[in-house]
Amino acid sequence: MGLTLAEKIIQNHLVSGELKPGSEIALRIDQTLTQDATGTMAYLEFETMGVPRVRTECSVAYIDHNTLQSGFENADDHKFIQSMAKKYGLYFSRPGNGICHQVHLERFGKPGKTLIGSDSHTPTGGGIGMLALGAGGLDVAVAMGGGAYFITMPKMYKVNLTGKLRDFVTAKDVSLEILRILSVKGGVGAIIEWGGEGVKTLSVPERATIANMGTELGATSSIFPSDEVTRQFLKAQGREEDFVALASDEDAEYDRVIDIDLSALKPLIACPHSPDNVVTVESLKGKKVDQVCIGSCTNSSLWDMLKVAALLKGKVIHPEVSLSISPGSKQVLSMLADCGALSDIIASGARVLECACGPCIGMGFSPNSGGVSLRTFNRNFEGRSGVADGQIYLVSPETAVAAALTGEITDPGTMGSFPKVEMPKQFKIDDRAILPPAAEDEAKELSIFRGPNIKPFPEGHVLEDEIKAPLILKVGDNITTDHIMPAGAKILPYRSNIPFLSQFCFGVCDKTFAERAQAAGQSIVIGGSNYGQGSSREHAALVPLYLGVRAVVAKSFARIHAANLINAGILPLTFENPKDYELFSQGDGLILQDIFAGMDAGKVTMVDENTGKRAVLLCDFTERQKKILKLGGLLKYVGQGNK
Ligand code: MIC
Ligand code: SF4
Repeated sequence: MGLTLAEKIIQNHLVSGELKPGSEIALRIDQTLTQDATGTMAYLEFETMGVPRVRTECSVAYIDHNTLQSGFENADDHKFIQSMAKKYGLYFSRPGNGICHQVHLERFGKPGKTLIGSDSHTPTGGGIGMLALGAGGLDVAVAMGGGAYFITMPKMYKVNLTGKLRDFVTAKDVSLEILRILSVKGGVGAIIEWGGEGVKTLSVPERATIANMGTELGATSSIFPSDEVTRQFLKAQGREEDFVALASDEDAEYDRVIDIDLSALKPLIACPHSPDNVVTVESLKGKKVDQVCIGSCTNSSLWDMLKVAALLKGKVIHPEVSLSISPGSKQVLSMLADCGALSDIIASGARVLECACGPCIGMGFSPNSGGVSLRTFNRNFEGRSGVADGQIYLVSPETAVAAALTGEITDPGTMGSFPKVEMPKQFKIDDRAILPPAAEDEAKELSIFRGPNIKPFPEGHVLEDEIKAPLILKVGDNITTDHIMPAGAKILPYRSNIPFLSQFCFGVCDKTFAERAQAAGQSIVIGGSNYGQGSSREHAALVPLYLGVRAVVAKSFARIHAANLINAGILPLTFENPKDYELFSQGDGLILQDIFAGMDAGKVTMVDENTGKRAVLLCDFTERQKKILKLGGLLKYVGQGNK
């Protein structure tokens, strides 16, 4: 039997384990990336490991999330990261140089390589044929130190594309279509490989849009073959030597095959508050729109921006709409300027923001109260825009422009014929905003800049055989890390200050949580299915750890969050019978009994000490995970010389 493309890359990087779905595998990691919101913590963790220099082929530290600098906090953290990068052998992508995933695709990504990043949208690199995975900061720190990255061997799904996208229908609509089919949990435990004749019609940036949003399916990663289209992209980036042709074997077997006819797709839109809440744009025609935001790591490539500029050219946006445009990188922005497209954007009345995540993570540009905002982003979780009642819809750049011009949701296909847009043969290459590390000799002498916003991070607890703690919070299905540890302009600058962040933990669900948890000393949280979906932020584990959460019991977990809980020394336990979720109520006094024997048997019992109600919980941990949990977290495990 042949291998899928992902299986081939896994096989080439396998440190331990077997290519058997469900078993634990360890991968050698060629490249890492961090962004500043997760990076500060990752580098603090890396520092404690005492490794003199990163041991990957290439590691890059990006600054793209926290660029408001409304106080000293961000500026200090940026200087800290810059000094770490210089000393420890990383490239440093300066603030303003662009969004990590866009820049990595342009300047560093290589087909066939493994990449992990402390950001859940790292699979964007799958657009160029990499096996790219999102991970917690601590896992990235370990990989920078030369350690392997451990995951559960995923199942293999294939999406077979036929046909060709029609004008005004885009890669974003493909992403929304697969979300409509599979839902936000449909990709959990799987790598999604995109293939079929239709793939050849998609450019690398379009493939990257699709790979990027595979994260919203809960998928471990998404990947495209590396073919002639990939070669042309790398050539245009002056990196043809990085090209290798890669494809799955003809007789590769998949656990599931999904067919999508590109020619039959229509413009789609995801409604509040979930990326899988997808309907056709046509069905919402006429709904008044207050705000439109174009950008994010999903839709900020030169191709997207050139289309936007061409559609805006000679027109002025609707007086009731505020439009923001954030190009994905300095390369994109300067090429827009050189060809005059930027002038068309400015003339339309758009507000041009810097090349960063910006509104996508609530760093400014929140909508008005109850406002309808159409965004070309990948997530529309509740409260993420910075406004609790903001009505956020996810759309393609074409649909975004149509709404910005008309003031209402409009099928872009009704706007006349599609303007001619041509991609230049060569990208403009200017890497002066990417600072290389110091040479080894010089590096030894360098010191690290540290601002007062950097506070010690919490230590995990050595596991005891019994945990007795109140059920401090019970939440429903699809709780995101934006619920557990919100971001946004007011909070994001404190990512290196866990005590400060802790006040906001679970604030979207229950404003009293932090105070109650701290008063309880230690506690247990119960969640529904797909608990912890969304971002890779390990803060959604470190902050609960700081507040005394010892175990999270859920119907199921999102992959990266479950790993982050284990890394922090918090038990992620799953109901054997999901109906047992109903048995417990907030305030119950819970006991987790005989944990050590239970871990070996794969099951522990949770009892309500007052009523005697009990539930069997699955704890199917690997030997490595058991050791990490018993010691109180990955840092302690690594500190004992384990990799
Ligand atoms: C996101 O899109 O939610 C983020 C902000 O990029 C996060 C990382 C973070 O919380 O810092 C992610 O996707 O992992
Ligand atoms: Fe940045 Fe948004 Fe992409 Fe996250 S999803 S990396 S916040 S642009």
